[in-house]
Amino acid sequence: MKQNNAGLNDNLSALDYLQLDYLRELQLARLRQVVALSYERVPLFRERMDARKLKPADVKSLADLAKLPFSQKSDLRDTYPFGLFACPMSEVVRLHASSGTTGKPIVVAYNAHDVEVWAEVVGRCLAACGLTRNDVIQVGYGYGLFTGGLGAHYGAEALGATVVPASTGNTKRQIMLMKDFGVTAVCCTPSYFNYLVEQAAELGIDVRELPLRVGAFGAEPWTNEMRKRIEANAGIRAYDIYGLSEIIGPGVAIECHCQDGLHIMEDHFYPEVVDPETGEVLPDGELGELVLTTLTKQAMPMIRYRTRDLTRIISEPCACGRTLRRIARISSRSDDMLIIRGVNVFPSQIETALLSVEGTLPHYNIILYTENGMDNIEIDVEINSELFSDKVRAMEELQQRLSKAVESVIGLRVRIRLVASGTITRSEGKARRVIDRREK
Ligand code: DLL
Repeated sequence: MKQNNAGLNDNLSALDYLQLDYLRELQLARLRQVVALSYERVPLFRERMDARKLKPADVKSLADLAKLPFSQKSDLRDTYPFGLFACPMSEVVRLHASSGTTGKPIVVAYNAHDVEVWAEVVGRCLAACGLTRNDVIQVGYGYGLFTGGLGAHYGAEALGATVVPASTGNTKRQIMLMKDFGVTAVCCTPSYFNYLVEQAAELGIDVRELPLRVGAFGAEPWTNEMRKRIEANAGIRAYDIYGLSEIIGPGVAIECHCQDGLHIMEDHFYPEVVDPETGEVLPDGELGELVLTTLTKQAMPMIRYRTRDLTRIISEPCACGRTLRRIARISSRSDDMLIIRGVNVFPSQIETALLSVEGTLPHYNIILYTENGMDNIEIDVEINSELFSDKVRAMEELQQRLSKAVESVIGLRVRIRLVASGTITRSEGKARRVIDRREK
C-alpha cells in the first residue's frame, strides 16, 4: 500500500459517514475543549467571555455555542500579527497570511497537529469528489502565503495521489505538464481554469481529449452556470471546494458526486448561519451569514468566526450517504453586495444571467459608473469569435437578450458592451470582476 506523509490511509473518508448521535457527541466534546483552550490562552476571547459573565464550563450543549461572543476579521487586524495565537511561537510550524484589500494582512498559525488536520480535511474533500491515490493532481492554486497551494498539496498527498505542484502562472507550461504527466485532476480557481482551457485551445490542445476528469475549484465565488460551461468545455466534473484562511484554508467544505451543496467537515468545523444584521442564529435552511467554529485547531482556534459568506445549511440527508451537513454554494459575500440606486445586486446574479445566454464566454467585467449623478452598471462581456465577426444585427440582438436576461434577474437596466474574445484581463488567482468607477 502506498503510504503517505500525513500517516493517513484508505479510511480517510470513513469520517464522512459517522453516525449522527456520535458525531454530535464528538462535536460537543471538542467544542468544550476548544472553548477552554481559547479562554485560557487568548486574552481577547477571555475578555469577551468575562464581559458576558461566561465561563467555559457554561458550554454544556451544542446549542450553548450561541451564547458565546463572535469573532471577526477586524479582531485579527487589531491583534496583528500574532495576538490570537493560542500557543507559543516555538510550537507554530507554519504561518499563512491573507492580504485582503486594505492595510495589513491577517496572519494565521498552525502547529504540527493543525497541519495534519488540514491535510486530512483536504484529503477527504478530494476523496469526496472521486479522487484516489491513482490520480495525478495538478495544484494550480498559488503556493506561498495564500493557503490554496500548500493546502491542496498536503491534502492530495494525504490522499496518496501524485501531486504536481504547479502553482499559478506559466500557463502554457502548465498545459504541457497536464498533457505529458497524464494529469487527471486540477485544483485551481474556476477563473484560472477557464484561462487554462483557453490557452490549451490556442496551443491546439483540446482539454476534453486529455485524461483530465475532475476539477476542485474554489477560493472565489462561481455559479452553477459557470460549472455547466466548465464541464462542457473541458469534459470534466467540476466540484466546488470552500474554505478560508482564518478557519484553516481550503478543506472546510466540498461537493460530493451529487453536486448538490457542499459537505462541511463538521467533525472539525462547526457551522452556524446567522442573520447578518442581528447576529441571531437562523434555523437550518435559511439564508444568512456563515459562522464557523474550529473544533480541533490548536495554534489559532476560532470561536464563532463571522465569515461574511452568505449561504444556508442543508440538513436533509444527501444521496451520497455522508452524514455531514451541507452548505449551499456560497452565493456571495455580504461585503460584495452592490447597492445601485437602492437595489441590492450580487455579482453572482449577473454571472448567472450572462452565462444563461448562448454565445457568451465566461469572461466579463462589471463596471460601476456615475452618470448624471446616478449610479449605473456597465457589463463588458466577451462573446465567441464567430458571433463577434458576424453581422451587426446579430450582435444587437445578442446585446438585447443579455440586457433583458440581466434586468430580469437584478431588476435594473444595465449597459451591455460586447467585446472580442481575449479582451478582458485573465486572472491566475482570484478574479476581480467588479470595477468601481463611481464618483464618490
Ligand atoms: O480562498 C481558501 C481556499 C483556497 C478555498 C482554495 C478554496 C480553495 P482566503 O484567501 O482566506 O482563503 O479567502 C476566503 O474566499 O471567505 C470566501 O469569500 C471565498 N471563497 C473561498 N472558497 C469559495 C467558494 C481561500 N468555493 C474567502 N465559493 C471566503 C465562494 C469562496 N467563495
